[in-house]
Amino acid sequence: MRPTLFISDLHLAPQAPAVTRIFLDFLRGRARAAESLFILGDLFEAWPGDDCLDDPADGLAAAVVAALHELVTAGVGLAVMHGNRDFLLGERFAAASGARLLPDPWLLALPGGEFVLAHGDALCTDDREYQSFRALVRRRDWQQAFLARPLSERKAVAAALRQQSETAKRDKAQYLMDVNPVETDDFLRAHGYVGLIHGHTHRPAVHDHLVDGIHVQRWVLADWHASRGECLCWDGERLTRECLD
Ligand code: LP5
Ligand code: MN
Repeated sequence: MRPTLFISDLHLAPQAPAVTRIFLDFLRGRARAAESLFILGDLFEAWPGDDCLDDPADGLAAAVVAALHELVTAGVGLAVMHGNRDFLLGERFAAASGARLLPDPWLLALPGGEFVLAHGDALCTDDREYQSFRALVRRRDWQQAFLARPLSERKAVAAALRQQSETAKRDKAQYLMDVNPVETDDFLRAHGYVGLIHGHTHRPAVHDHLVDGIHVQRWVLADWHASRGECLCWDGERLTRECLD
């Protein structure tokens, strides 16, 4: 049986070429042996709209999309979920890469196991400021108005928001940037007590939840760095972390 792989939080950016190199090697190497690859959000550091694929100055977006397409052509299923940095990935990205855009959350039945997949940000409900920001930018009308603005302007807004976010996080209590435990247990209950796989918090771990007396595991994916990426591998029996460097 070919394995299923899960990754998230690569935050690909022109300023971090080493991470892109690890990812492209992964797509041309390890990922080729997979049945399917699930990217659970924040593949890109910031995605200002699919028209960045036409921007001759944006070689990264085009190169990554081409490599994803090669993977799909080689027979590997590809699914991409939005993260909080790349929630504007749209139908054009999907068509050009061959990826299926997955709703968040997504229930996944695999041979030998069932999982619920999420980016993870929606469970960080203690961060009220972030949740109101999220509610605004996920609105269809807001997105349509934003995407109607020139690409250069959208890139500038994205860069300003990234900086603002990094500054805001320095003053935030740690618990605000993690999932809320009660919300998470409710989520696990609502999704039939199957294992949860998510990213976003950059705190790779496996957590044991006891929900209504039922043991449920929550796997948190690692974010990627210049020296190291990571994927989670389902082989039909167990989940294992694999280091990519
Ligand atoms: O991303 P990360 O890890 O730094 O932190 C997140 C939360 N921050 C964000 C913001 C993104 O980093 C920036 C998005 C850039 C890409 C967008 C592309 C296109 C632009 C679209 C324009 C909207 O998601 C951070 C959380 C943290 O995770 C942990 O969960 O704490 O939340 C924040 O920092 C948000 C602030 O707390 C509140 C920001 C209010 C900004 C109000 C601006 C109103 C919108 C105007 C848009 C033109
Ligand atoms: Mn995220």
